Amino acid sequence: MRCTALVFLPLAAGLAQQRPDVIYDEARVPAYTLPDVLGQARDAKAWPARRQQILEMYRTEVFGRSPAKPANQKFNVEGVDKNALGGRAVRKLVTISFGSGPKLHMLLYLPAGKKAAPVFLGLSFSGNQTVCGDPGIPLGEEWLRDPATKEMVKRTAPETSRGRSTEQWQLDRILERGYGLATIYYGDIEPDFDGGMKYGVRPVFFRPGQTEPAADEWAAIGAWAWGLSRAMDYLETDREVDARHVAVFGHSRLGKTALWAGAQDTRFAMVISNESGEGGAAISRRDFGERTKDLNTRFPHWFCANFRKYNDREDQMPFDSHFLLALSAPRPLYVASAEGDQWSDPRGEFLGAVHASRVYELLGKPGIGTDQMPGLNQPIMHTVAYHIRDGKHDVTAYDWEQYLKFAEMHWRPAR
Ligand code: GTR
Repeated sequence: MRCTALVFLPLAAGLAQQRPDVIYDEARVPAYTLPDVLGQARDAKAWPARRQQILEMYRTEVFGRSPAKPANQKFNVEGVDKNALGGRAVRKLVTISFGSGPKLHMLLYLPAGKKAAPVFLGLSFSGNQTVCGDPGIPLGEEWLRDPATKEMVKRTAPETSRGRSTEQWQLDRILERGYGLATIYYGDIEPDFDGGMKYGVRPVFFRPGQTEPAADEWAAIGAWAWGLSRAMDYLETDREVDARHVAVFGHSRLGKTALWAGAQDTRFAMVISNESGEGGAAISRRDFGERTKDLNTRFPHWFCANFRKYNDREDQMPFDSHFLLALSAPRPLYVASAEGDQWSDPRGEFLGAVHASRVYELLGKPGIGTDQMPGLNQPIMHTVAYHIRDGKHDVTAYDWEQYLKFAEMHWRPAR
């Protein structure tokens, strides 16, 4: 049976991440100097121009430029069940399409009996059927590496995958508190492997004759973030969704993606980065855990080609992660870490939030309010929030509990 030997890609991608010389000792972290996030901006009025400069840096140097919303975008709402999950939810299956390009399959749950619910939107590492055990969700597709041929292959996910990520999505808890949840399998937008581009949305937007993106054009993270904006296009049309209260969420590489989606698309009213690490919330100049070169070597398809010039040269970046985080200002921003996830540099993630806070303060919002990292499981929540919990690199019930509290703090309780 060849299929049983197939390896599930995101798990496989998490292996072998440690270089032998990786620094995990605070005392060995070399000194560094951060660039000034405010630049010439001395007051709130000057921020939009500075924001534009920073956005431009990230477009050119890190994630690449993405196209605008396609004119031929269509939404097809199927699989509406007003009585899903034993009457606790409304379930919708929405297909987002643009001509002959790949189709994005969105799963949307809304709490029953609500006029317009605020929604958490996030991409998932596997098909929609993994989010909960609801048998009404069609089995999605997944990409796997065939150990015999070493080729990536696509197959329909097995029945046994239903509800596999229940812990990571905490749907019951989200619904109980009056929020909706929308997810799309990120492989629908572009499968996550070097060479996966040809199966995703990017080639649809190539100019005639173009086969590769230019050095400042979108890579996979840019494509995934673009997909989140297309999901938002749909949410804006759904009258059962409170589109002014949509939080964009993501874990790990998808946390990097959520930050980039929130940076570009201010329709996202809240941005949540769960253990996004290097290339996400963590300060790149800090030589601790993963580095820019690790990203560009192990995942050459994630960032635009220009980003490679910063391999081993983080000190040359005219920006650092606090610039990326500041692009969410003044909207509520949550940065979360896990103690067992040293590869993502929890302290570097915290410092990203600390230094981005200057922009929040400039705009009259409370930033993180301290440069002292809190202890385990002691969240700090202002307009910028941070926690480090015990446990490994993952999304847990604890994480979601904090995100719900954060949403309740900034938006009225949803129930
Ligand atoms: C790791 C990668 C991290 C993080 C993580 C994930 O292998 O080095 O940057 O993105 O994958 O997405 O799980």
